[in-house]
Amino acid sequence: MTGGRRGTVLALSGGVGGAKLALGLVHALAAEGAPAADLLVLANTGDDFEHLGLHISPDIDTLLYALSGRDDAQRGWGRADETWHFMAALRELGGQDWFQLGDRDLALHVERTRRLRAGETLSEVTGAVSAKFGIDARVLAMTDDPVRTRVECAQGWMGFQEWFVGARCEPVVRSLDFAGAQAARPNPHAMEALADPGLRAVIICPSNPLLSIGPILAMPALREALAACRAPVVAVSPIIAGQAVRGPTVKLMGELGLPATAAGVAQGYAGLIGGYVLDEADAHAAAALPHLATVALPTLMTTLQDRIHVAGAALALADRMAVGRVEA
Ligand code: FO1
Repeated sequence: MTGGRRGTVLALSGGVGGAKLALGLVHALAAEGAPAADLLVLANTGDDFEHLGLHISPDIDTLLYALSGRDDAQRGWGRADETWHFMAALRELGGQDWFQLGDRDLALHVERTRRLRAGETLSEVTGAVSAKFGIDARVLAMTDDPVRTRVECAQGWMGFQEWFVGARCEPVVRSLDFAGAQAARPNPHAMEALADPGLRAVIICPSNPLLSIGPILAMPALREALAACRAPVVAVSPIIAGQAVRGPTVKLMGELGLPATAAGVAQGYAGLIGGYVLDEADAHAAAALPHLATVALPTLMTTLQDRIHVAGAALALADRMAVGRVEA
């Protein structure tokens, strides 16, 4: 145990960037001697869709693969040591090949779909796969109810993956919709954590604030619980010097008329966060955020050490905020 408060840490996460920080949190907590089960990772399911008759949950799967060391770090999604015989055979048949499903990855989609059709919930399937993969942190679907992100472009409404993968994020986006979010019941374990006086921190991962964190916050009960939560809430900026590490964050924010900067992301979380971790290249932006506790450091997470460093900084900031509250 090397310091740090004890208690549950709830991380809100999308896919690639979120999974990197989640892995850093696992290691940072382990270095403190905290049990891995202290970490709850609430995953966006707005990217989920039905494809080839299968239920695909990209962000959950990116987390499951990353936290179990099965991920393809280069590609960012899917499994390491992947083969593509299924896709090649599908292409030969003239099937739909715009969304790549690797052979090993396919097994998870087939098994998830079978279990869902047999009556299990997405949470139950996620828990079962986590256990099979030996993951001790708790990866949670944000809801078991269907929430589907849709984007409005000049040609009309498109499903998220149709836009993101099928159209390579090229169509200009006019608005976003998280169909089903209003009525969706948030994951009860996340809600319990938010109401728990023992909650140590909420960490909003450096995921796309609109596409990945947006669907989570679009569930009214979750958003209210986060706003009312007494634990420190810290976001990690997904933007470094005006650029997203990957993905369409900057393009999308610009198209929706939002300032695509580290400060702009923090302002989008107004009323929810009290702390902000931003890149040292954006340290000057802290001046525009006087109401937030901030820390600036290198946030590009290339190596495992980088991930642990950023995760440790987010936890340390949350712990300082908690101490400040007690002293105030
Ligand atoms: N992203 C792509 O850019 N192209 C793909 O063909 C693709 C396939 C895919 C299959 C399974 C999976 O879990 C994720 C996949 N992704 C693919 C990534 C995914 O669509 C996005 O990265 C996320 O939805 C955005 O967070």
